[in-house]
Amino acid sequence: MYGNDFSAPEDAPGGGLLGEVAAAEAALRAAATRQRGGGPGPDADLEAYFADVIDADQKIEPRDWMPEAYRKTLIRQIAQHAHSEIIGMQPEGNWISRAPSLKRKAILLAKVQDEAGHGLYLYAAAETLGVSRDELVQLLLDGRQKYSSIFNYPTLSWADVGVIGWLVDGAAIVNQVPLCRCSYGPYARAMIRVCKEESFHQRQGYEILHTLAHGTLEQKAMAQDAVDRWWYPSLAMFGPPDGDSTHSARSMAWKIKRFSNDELRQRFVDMCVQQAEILGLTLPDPDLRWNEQCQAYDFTEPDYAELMRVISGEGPCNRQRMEHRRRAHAEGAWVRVAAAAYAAKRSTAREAVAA
Ligand code: BYC
Repeated sequence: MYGNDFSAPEDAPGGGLLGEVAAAEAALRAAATRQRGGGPGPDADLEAYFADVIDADQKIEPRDWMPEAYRKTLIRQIAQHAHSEIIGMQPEGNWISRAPSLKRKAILLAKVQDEAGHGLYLYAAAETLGVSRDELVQLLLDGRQKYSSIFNYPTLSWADVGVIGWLVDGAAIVNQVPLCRCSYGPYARAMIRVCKEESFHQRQGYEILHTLAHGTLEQKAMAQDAVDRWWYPSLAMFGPPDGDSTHSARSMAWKIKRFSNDELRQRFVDMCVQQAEILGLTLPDPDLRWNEQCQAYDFTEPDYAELMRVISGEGPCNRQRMEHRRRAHAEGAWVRVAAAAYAAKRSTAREAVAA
């Protein structure tokens, strides 16, 4: 925490979202030490065994048998998630050279670097499913795999960096905390660390906005303008409404997803209302109000037609993001060649010592 002037959602009674991450981590450790009865016998019905593991809330590990569709779904989701982390470095990276102070610049640099690290954990998790990082990166560059819609919006002011931390990382945490209990072990374990770091990212964004919202009138107006532009795209991050979600039902049955897109979107709205009040900023939805019966806020849904346009490549920055990524990939080719040559040299040296 940066000061005692505001509280973050993780400080909520009962531990909040970080409390859920700690509980998921404890469950993962317990699952790792639990005996599984030696796994399936030679004549076992593998499908039934897989279903039993899922039912018992145990983890599927890379060497376990799994249905091909489960493997494909995981590769799709984890790869999309990894690509989002990598492309997600661009909108904020845009402000590193223009951060308002040395302290802000150092924090932003570290945050953007963290996103690269998240991409690496996730590519590594995907590789346990029998696909290589090179293949996945190529699928992104060829436009055959997606990344989150949110990173196709421009960062127009310094306040956008604050809003990305507060709303975008906030939405990411709400979506990712349940993934810490995903049925696939490597993905669940990667999510524990990602969520802890995202929680810090959210606080830094919230603190930037808190400073701006309590600064000059111009600073407050800049913060409000950023919230106005990012609110609905952040709601759209959770995906299409449940009725239009192609993968949710199956992913939930497999315990990859634990909640539907709409359930998580609602949870996010409920979390943001009080935080916006503390910031002194207004969420740009005139129909946002407490519903006593549902014990949740009613809100205006994002424009899902816009989400579909952005996903299909027609967002404000899609072309720019992909061009930048392709250029960075091409310009970084020599680094990959050098790293591979160095790794080969070290392994030859190790073999020579062992011989
Ligand atoms: N953007 O059946 P549905 C971050 C696609 S990074 C683009 O509901 P599912 C950060 C979906 O893929 C945060 N595409 O799908 C980084 C599917 O298309 P395909 C990234 C979207 O998978 C840097 C189709 O629409 N987080 O936080 O059950 C700096 C139908 O959707 C989107 C993750 O990736 C979208 N918003 O649910 C700062 C979390 N929504 O594949 C911050 C992991 C939907 O059939 N992913 N689509 O062609 C998930 O939890 C799920 O994949 C989703 C979608 C909730 C996103």
